[in-house]
Amino acid sequence: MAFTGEATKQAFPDIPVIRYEGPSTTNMLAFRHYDPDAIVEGRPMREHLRFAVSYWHTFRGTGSDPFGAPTMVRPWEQGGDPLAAAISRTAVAFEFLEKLGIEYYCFHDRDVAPEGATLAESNNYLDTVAAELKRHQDRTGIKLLWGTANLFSHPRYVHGAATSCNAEVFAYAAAQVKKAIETTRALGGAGYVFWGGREGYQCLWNTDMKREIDHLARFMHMAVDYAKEIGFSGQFYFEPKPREPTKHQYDYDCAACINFLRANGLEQYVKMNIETNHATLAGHEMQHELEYAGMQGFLGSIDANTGDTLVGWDTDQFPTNIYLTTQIMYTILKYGGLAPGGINFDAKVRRESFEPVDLFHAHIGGMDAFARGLKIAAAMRADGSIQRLLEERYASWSAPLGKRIESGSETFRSLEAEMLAKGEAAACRSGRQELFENLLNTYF
Ligand code: XUL
Ligand code: CO
Repeated sequence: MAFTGEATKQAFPDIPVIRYEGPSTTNMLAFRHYDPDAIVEGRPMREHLRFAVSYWHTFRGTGSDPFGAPTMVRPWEQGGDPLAAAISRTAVAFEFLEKLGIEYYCFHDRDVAPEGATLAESNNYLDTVAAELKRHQDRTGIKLLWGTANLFSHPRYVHGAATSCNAEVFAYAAAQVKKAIETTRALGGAGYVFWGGREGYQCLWNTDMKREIDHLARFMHMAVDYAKEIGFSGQFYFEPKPREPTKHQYDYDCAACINFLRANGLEQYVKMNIETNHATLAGHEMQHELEYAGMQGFLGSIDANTGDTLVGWDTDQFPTNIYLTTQIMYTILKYGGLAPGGINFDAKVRRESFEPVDLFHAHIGGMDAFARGLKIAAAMRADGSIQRLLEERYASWSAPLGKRIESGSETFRSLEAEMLAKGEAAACRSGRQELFENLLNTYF
């Protein structure tokens, strides 16, 4: 992608367009593995990976934490009128996206435009900024991967949004999501995400859980109905997270979300947007969540980040672990890719990494880690040794008895007769976990 930026207003004047230079380069502002046009399994890397930048972390993150003030040095943030600042920030965002060659971005409504004094004023602000985003999209070819609404920051959402005990808050949230879907549609967004925000509870004594979950289902049906009405054909996603900010989030993990979707007749409209740090907070590996969703046809998109096993909250760090990215890409390839979803870096630079250049190092590292994971996963699939070992482990299910059980032609009675005649099941074979793990290491 050529840099078409508005050169006189560059926010990152010292940072060049980041290019693929290969593994032997010494330039840390270059890609070693992400070569967008390189073909893997018959398609260019850019189509497999579909990277997106999160507007909230990268352009709105301040570095503040519960113990300290903002630390981020962002020379383009001059303060002043919030709407004017929001408009000039869009140019910064697109300069950043262009210099990295990232083709997608994602946002919450309130990331891109400020909250007004009334709903109507907030809507007007969003329209004004969206027109500017549209102009940059048309200028650069960069696209919106998905939009969403922030239904958790404002004090009105103290008890949740769709699951609030206050019906007028539900109504306000509905109006906000209606507008966010309209905006996503106007920007040609490929998807729309529901993440629980504060949809959950802290104390069951003051919570009518059934009523709240029913309301969440009603809310999602209204969104689906409205999307049909206005011809928004983007994919809806539900993003699981077990806790934080509430103690019990209703969208705990893929199993809970998929059950919710099926129980409420939403399964044909909504897929999963799976985030690594949320998976680990739920006590799962990311690969487990991807496999669980993928095997049932619910794998939609991913929020790429990582947590820290020594820190028990959603640290949203940039992913650099190539074992992790290999697991992720292996499973994504297995289920035929993510499109129209993608890999959204829902990740923030550390509070201590406060200079603008750190934003580049963070994304370059994440993109290279995923490109490398993709190459390793493709090599594993081409070689097929892991798959062959896996099939061997289940060989008895390809033998006559296993086939008959799988096809449904056996019963408890017929199986009892079979085992009474044999007296004992065939001996089990070793699971060979260490062999699998050693084999995996041969690809790195
Ligand atoms: C919060 C989180 C959100 C969603 C979008 O943990 O991941 O940013 O991705 O609302
Ligand atoms: Co997320």
